[in-house]
Amino acid sequence: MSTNNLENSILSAEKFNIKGNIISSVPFGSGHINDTFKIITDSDTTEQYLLQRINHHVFRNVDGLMANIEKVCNHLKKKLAHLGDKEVLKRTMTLIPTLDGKHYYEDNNGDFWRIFILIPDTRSYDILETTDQAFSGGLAFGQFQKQLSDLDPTTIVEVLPNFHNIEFRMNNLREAIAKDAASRVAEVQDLLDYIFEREGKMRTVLELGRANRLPLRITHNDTKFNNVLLDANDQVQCVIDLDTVMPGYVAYDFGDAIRTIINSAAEDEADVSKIVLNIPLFAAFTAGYLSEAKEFLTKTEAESLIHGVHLLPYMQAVRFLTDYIDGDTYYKIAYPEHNLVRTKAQLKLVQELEANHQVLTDILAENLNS
Ligand code: GN1
Ligand code: MG
Repeated sequence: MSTNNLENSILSAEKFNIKGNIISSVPFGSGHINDTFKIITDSDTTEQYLLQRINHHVFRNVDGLMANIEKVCNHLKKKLAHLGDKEVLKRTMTLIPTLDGKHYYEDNNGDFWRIFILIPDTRSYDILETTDQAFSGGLAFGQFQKQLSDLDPTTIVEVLPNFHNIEFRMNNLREAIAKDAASRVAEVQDLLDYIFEREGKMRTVLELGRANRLPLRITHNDTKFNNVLLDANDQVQCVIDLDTVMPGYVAYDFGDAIRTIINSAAEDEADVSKIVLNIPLFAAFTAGYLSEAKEFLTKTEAESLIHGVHLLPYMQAVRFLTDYIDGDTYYKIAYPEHNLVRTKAQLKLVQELEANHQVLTDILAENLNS
């Protein structure tokens, strides 16, 4: 992170209604899209802040994005109001307004900034360690969907249309191949063959949706395990990263969570032999999720969950590979082959999930029937 960026972050943070004087700004978290900073102040209050520069090349409708976040946070706060103000601040994200009362600040470079209260004494994990953590993750996303189940999905802007639409993602991949902007297609032909072989069977959720057999709900759409904050005892504290909250199908959230929960290695592990499934973590996440979601899922939604499990790592591979072929224009990368390594890691997961299809289906059935 350049000094210039840090200076800009401090200048931007000063536009917000925060307590105390800013001492410093420190890069924070592992997001692939936005830039995040922790803002340290001299305030003697316990309040700390998280500043983000919104990637407006990805999120072009910043007003729509921020309106969604505000609406979702307000709804969650109402649901939790019985716990008292202090607890509500720990269990939901809270936006700090600018000095002139807006939810974001646009600087002279045309960059957009926002500040949330940083929730204290919490941690998130890129890779899970225990089944208790997995159960908490399931509970967190099950509760999240349940709490939003009475918010009208048509009031939420689809900020990234077709986000989890596999047909759209395959079209993007085909366009990238046709352009071959970075002359990388020949090098990845074996990966493309593997992807196209599976294209038909990855359309199940999309087609159930098109046949009106799945209700459109408000979903999170980025249910990586590191988007759940846990407390010191690994109990759920708060679901974070609300940028992609949009109308969607529950199978997408379930599958995207399993993508990180079940993987014994990092999303970008270069040694694919390390990528194996941790089935007890799958079972624990499923138990946590269904303890909340069973009461509102339809029969077809429950049956769609396993299709989401196969689909989301596959779709993530398609997205990483599209970006690699395009010459790395979307995701932040740490080294030139990063998107290729990420693609291979996701495809290894696809392969492992296929090999374990029956075991996973049986665990889902046991939890649904108990
Ligand atoms: C991006 O920035 P981050 O890490 O929250 C991406 C997700 C991917 C994820 C892969 C808007 O999320 O869809 O699943 O990377 N977000 C967007 O790690 O594209
Ligand atoms: Mg995200």
